Amino acid sequence: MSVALRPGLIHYPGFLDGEARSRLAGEVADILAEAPPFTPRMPRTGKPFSVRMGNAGPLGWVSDERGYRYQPHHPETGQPWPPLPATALAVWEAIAAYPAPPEACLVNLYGPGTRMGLHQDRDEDEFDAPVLSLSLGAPALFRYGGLARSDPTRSVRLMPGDALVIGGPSRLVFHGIDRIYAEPDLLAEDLLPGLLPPGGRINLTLRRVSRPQGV
Ligand code: MD3
Ligand code: FE
Repeated sequence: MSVALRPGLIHYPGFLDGEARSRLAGEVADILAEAPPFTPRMPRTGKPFSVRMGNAGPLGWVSDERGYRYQPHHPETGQPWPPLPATALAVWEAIAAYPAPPEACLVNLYGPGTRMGLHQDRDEDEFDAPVLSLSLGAPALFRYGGLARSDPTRSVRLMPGDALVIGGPSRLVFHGIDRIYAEPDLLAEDLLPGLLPPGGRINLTLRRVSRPQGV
C-alpha cells in the first residue's frame, strides 16, 4: 500500500514487517560498531546538530565548519564507511525505480526531544535519483512543504517500518522532523539494547550522489 503525499513523494506505511525491522536494526548496529556515530556541526558557526549521524556505503554525508559534503571516510576515525545494509538495499531495488545503486546510507539517530529543522537535500550531484527513507523506533512528525521555504507545509507521522520515496518533482522540497513521540513500549522489537536511549528513533536515507554513466 502506498500514498502519494504530493507528486513524487510516496509514503509506504509499514513497508518493513517486524522481522525486517529487526534485521535492519541489527545491520545498523553493525554499521555503528564499525563507524561510531558522530555529531555533525553547522558550516561556519560550528554549532552542533542535535541529531547524531553515521553512514554506510562508498560515500557518507558529513558536516562541519568547512561545509556539507559527501566523503569516502569517517570524519573522526579516517576509516572507509562500512558496506550498505542489505535490507535497505533490497528496499531500494523494490521501490526506488532508479537504474543504479545508491552510494550513501545516512543514519540519523534521534534522542527524545531531538528535531531537524526545515531544509532541502541538495548536496548530491544527481537529482534524478530519488532519496529512500526508512524509519525505525519512535514515531516522528515529518513536515514537508514545496520548493520554496515559504511554501505551505503539511505533516505526517512516520512510524517504524515506514518507507518514503522522495523523487521527481518532490526531490528538492523543504522538509524536517518536528518531534519524536517517545513511546518506549512500542520500540523494543526495533532497537537493539544500547543502540539508542529508550524513546529514540533511527532514520536511514539511501542516496545516489553521482550521476551514473550511461543512465
Ligand atoms: C524530502 N531526514 O536525512 S526522512 C535527511 O527523518 C532527512 O531523519 C529526515 O531529512 C529524518 O536529510 C527525514 C524523509 C526525507 C528524506 C530525504 C528527503 C524527506 C526528503 C530529501 C528530499 C526531500
Ligand atoms: Fe533531508
